[in-house]
Amino acid sequence: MALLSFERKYRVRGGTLLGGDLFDFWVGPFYVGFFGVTTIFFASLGTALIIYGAAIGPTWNVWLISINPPDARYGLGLAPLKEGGLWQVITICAIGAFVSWALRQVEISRKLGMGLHVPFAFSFAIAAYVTLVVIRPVMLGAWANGFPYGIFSHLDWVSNTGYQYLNFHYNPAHMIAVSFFFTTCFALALHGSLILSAVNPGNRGTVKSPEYEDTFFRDVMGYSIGTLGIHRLGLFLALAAVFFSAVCMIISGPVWVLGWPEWWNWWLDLPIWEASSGGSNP
Ligand code: 07D
Ligand code: 07D
Ligand code: U10
Repeated sequence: MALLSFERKYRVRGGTLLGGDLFDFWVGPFYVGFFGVTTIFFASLGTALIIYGAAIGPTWNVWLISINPPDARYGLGLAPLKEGGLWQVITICAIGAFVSWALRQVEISRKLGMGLHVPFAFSFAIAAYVTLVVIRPVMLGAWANGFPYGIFSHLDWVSNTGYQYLNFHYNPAHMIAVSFFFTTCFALALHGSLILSAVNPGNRGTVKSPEYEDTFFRDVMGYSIGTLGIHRLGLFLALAAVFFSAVCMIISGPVWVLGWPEWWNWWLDLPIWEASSGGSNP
C-alpha cells in the first residue's frame, strides 16, 4: 500500500491520552494532539528565552552563546533571571518539551495499535538529561552543578567536571557506559552490513531470505541471534549505554568525591592481601 493511501486508512480518531477529540488532527504530515500543542509551547518559549539570553549576553557568535546556571551561592533557590534564572526557566521548558514529545509518541503509538517501545527508549535520553540538570544538582545542593546551555560551554563543563575527578576514565560506570556505546555501534554495523548484503547480492543475484542471514553468522561464529533478536539486542545495548551514563554521573559527587583512580584502592584493601606486603592499609 502506498504511504499516502495507508495514511488515509490509519488517520483515525482515538488513542489520545488527554484532550479527547480537541487536538486530534494533523497539520501536513504532523500529528498534533494535546502534547503537540504543549511541545510547541515549551519549545517556542524555551527558544525565545535562549535568544533573549543571547541578546543580553556578550556575543552573537552561535558557537559561544551560553546560558549559564546560577552561581553556587543560590544553592537550590530561585535566581534572578539574568543570574541563572533564565537557565532555570529554560530547564523547565526543555523538560516540558521533551516529556511532551514522549507523550505525543505514546498517543501516535496507541493510534496505530503499536507497542510503546519508541517512547520508552526516548525516556532514557530524557532521564539522562534530567540526571545532569536536576537529580545530580539537587543531590549536590546547588543548581550551579547543572551544565550550561551553549555549544562550546557545555563541552568545557564536561571536561572540567571530568578533571575534577582527576581521570574520569577510571569511573567504573563510565567504563561500562563507554563499552555499551562501542558495542551499540558494533552491533549496528554488523546488522546494517548483513541486511545490505542480503538485499544487494550483486549482479543477477536474487535477494536472500533471513535463513541466509542466520546461516552466515552460524558459519562465522556458530550462533545467530535471529532477525527479531538483533533488534532486541540493539535496543538493550543503546538503553544500557545511556543508563550507565546516568549512573556514572550520579555516583560522581553524591557518592564518590575523590579522584576516580583512588576508587580502585578497594582492590588493594581486600583482606586476601593482608598477610603479604601489598595494600594501602598496612
Ligand atoms: C544526530 C540527532 C539530532 C540532534 C542534534 C542536536 C541543539 C543545540 C542549542 C545553541 C546525536 C541539536 C542541537 C538543539 C543548539 C543552543 C543553545 C543526535 C542527533 C543535531 N548535548 N556533546 C553535541 C546536546 C550533553 C558532548 C552536538 C544537547 C551533556 C560532547 C550538539 C544536550 C554531555 C560533544 C549537542 C547535550 C555532552 C557533544 C552534537 C542535552 C554528555 C561533541 C550532538 C539537551 C552527554 C558534540 C560541539 C549529536 C559537538 C556534541 C547537543 C548534552 C557532551 C550541539 C541538545 C552535557 C563531548 N552536543 N552533551 O549529534 O560537536 O547528538 O559539540 O542534553 O563533541 Mg552535547
Ligand atoms: C544527556 C542527551 C539527552 C538528549 C535529549 C534530547 C533536543 C531537540 C531538535 C534536532 C546521554 C535533546 C533534544 C534539544 C533537538 C532538533 C529538531 C544523553 C544526553 C533529552 N567519555 N563524560 C559520558 C566517553 C571523558 C564526562 C557519556 C568516551 C573524559 C562527564 C558517555 C570518552 C572526561 C560526562 C561518555 C569519554 C569525561 C561524561 C555521554 C573517550 C572529560 C557526563 C553519553 C573515548 C575530561 C556524561 C549522563 C550520554 C554522562 C559523559 C563517553 C571521555 C567526562 C558514556 C567514549 C575522560 C563529566 N561520557 N569523559 O550520557 O554520563 O548521553 O551523562 O575518551 O556527564 Mg565521558
Ligand atoms: C527508523 C526505522 C525505520 C524507518 C525509518 C526510521 C528509525 C525500519 C521504515 C526513521 C529514521 C530516519 C528517517 C533516519 C534519519 C533520522 C535521524 C538521523 C535522527 C535525527 C532526526 C533529525 C535530526 C530530524 C529532527 C526533526 C524533527 C524532530 C522535526 C521537527 C518538527 C517540529 C518541531 C514540528 C513538530 C510537530 C508538532 C509538535 C505538532 C504539530 C504542530 C505543528 C505542525 C505546528 C503548528 C502548531 C499547532 C497547530 C499547535 C498550536 C500551538 C500552540 C497553541 C502553541 C503556540 C505557542 C507559542 C508561544 C507560539 O527503524 O524502519 O523506515 O524511517
